[in-house]
Amino acid sequence: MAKTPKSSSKASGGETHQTAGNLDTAVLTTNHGVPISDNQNSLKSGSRGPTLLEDFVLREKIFHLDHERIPERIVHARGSGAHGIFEATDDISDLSRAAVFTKGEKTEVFVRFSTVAGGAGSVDTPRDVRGFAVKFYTREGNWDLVGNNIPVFFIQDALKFPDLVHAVKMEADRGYPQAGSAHDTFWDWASLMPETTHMLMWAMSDRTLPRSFRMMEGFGVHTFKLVNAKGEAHFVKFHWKPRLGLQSTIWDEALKLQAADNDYQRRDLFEAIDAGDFPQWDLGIQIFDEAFANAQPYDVLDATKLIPEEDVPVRLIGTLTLNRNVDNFFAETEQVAFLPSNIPPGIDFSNDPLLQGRLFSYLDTQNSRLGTTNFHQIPVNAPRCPFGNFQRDGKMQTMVPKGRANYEPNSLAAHGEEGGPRENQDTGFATVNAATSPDESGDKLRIRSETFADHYSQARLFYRSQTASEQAHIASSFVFELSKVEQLDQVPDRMVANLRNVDDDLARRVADGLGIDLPKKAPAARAPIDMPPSDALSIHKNMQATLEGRKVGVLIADGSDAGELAAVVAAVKKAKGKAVIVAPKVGGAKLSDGKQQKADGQLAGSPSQIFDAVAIILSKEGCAMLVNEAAAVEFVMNAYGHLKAIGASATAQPLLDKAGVVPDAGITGIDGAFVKAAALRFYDREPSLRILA
Ligand code: HDD
Repeated sequence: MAKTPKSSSKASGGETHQTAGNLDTAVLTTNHGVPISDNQNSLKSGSRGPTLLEDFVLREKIFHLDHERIPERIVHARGSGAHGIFEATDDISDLSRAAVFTKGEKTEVFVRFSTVAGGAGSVDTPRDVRGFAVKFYTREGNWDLVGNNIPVFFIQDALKFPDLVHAVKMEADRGYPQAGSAHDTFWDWASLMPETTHMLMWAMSDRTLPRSFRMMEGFGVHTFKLVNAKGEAHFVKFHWKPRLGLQSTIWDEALKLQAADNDYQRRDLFEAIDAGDFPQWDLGIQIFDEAFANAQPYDVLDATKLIPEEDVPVRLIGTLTLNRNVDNFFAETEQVAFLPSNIPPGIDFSNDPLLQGRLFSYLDTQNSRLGTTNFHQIPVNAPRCPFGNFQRDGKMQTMVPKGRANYEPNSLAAHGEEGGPRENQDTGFATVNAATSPDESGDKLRIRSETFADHYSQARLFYRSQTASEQAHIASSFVFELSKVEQLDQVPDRMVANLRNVDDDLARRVADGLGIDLPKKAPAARAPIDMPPSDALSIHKNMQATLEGRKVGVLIADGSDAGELAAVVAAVKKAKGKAVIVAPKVGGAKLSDGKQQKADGQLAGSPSQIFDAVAIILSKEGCAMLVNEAAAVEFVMNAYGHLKAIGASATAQPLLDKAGVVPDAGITGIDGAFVKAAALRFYDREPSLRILA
């Protein structure tokens, strides 16, 4: 455990000076505490004369506003955060000495989910990787597990990261597109970089269209190490498994969500926590040793590779619960600074060259973003355990160390002064001393290990582990994205040539969808092998038939049956879902029993893409009115097109007919069958609705 400073002669952590902003005074003051008499009018020379430079109240207020924004993150700029607790539920002291893993230990956490490519003000639902960054405030210092919702990455070496970022972000000359990879420069670069192929498979799958942050997995991506009290190390991969199961939207739904609600996922997270429906994930570990690592056809230090769960099962060792929304978005979600280099004793890095580069980048970027090396003093970043050392000064220093002890070693204690904290070889972080690289020569080489050369086997593994519907989505996304390559004719050809190494059927579907000839297979640095399919890689095979955490939109109008409405609302609630009543007017509708039912949302502003299933409760007259309302027809048509359950009163049939609904297992009456169906998606419906690649 980190040594606790004994006296006040040095900076001490956890006591970062915090004020509640201007809320701790009844009187409005300036930032320097001067009471303000008038917050409506600037100081003028006469009632209609010029404003005076002397007006320090005006100048301070405008000056502060002018500087309210800070540079946004170069990647992962748009994010949503929340506080929570991690509880260790299994004893792994044989593997790690980290206090955070002591069975029963509860550790405060802050989590930030994000998209990658878009700016801070971009939408929540583009096709994009999601960041899943967790800061554990452990009693031995902060541990930041800065992962994604995908277990592999685009590149193998950190030296390529700036190229990836430049290629995917908006194009340098035109400043678009925002938050999307479907453009020339991304595919130009990706098609020239075969090591991206595995990640591209994930990116083109529905993994990049999560229904909610609460319904996606998280991964530490790299191989790390766990180190026990004896100093013995094991390799580890970290996984987050969502308690609500995996669920994604489909592409058309994601596009329409962008139109319906820019903040769809931020709102979803905030509202769930606000309502006490605390999202939970289990932390899982895959543990393996050097012998296992050496026996695999891939290198465990290569971040473009995963370890199939069938080969090394995921052992659940703790639970993360998000139970508190931030009080202030800027102070917490914007200023939180994650550092993969934040690691407590008992966990260690591997030699993964991508991870090694990250250890530099994040520390550096926080200085540029937050403007000071003292960003660790910002409350959301400060350790919750005591911390102290001899680092001093710098911009925005908020700690006030006393005395002369600002160097080590010192003999001030002999003089009766406080000498300050000292290193401790027993409790301090000690890098595990074990070679992990197959090449242990120690020669300085600017080189990629031969063991990183296979770029296609795991891409093939991923594709072949998907359901037919998921494969069709992947092929269609490649077609869509490559169709958006407008000026570089060579790119689609080159990409499909790479895909021929993954799966010829996939390559053919993409070539067909693009209307190009199947190109010759690209030469592979190493010939791909077939690996046994892994069910863990499919979303559809890991969904849960549940309404928990989901929303059902219930469309009503004047004359809707009060009994049917009450039954649906009660049944959805019993299934732990949320019924949201939608009506043409937000004031609601007069039901069959003559009572006025208030609506939660107005029809035009509450389209069905924001729901997981819909119930259409309409009288004959109500239906006759709504068949002429495009928003109502689209409500049904999109629910059907997005493969959702539709429960409808018999008298609502004309609206279903107008929306082109053809009966299937997902189309029910307003009865028990509806709530069961509402917990599912009907992927079998899709081939009859759209031409997939
Ligand atoms: Fe990164 C942010 C995840 C590779 C450099 N990254 C960032 C965030 C996440 C990840 C979730 C947002 C953290 C937050 O919410 O504030 N990054 C990853 C994963 C990677 C990865 C899972 C590969 C396994 N990143 C990576 C590399 C580099 C960076 C190789 C540079 C060498 N990442 C950054 C950064 C960011 C960042 C530029 C931008 C904002 C920040 O750090 O705090 O330093």
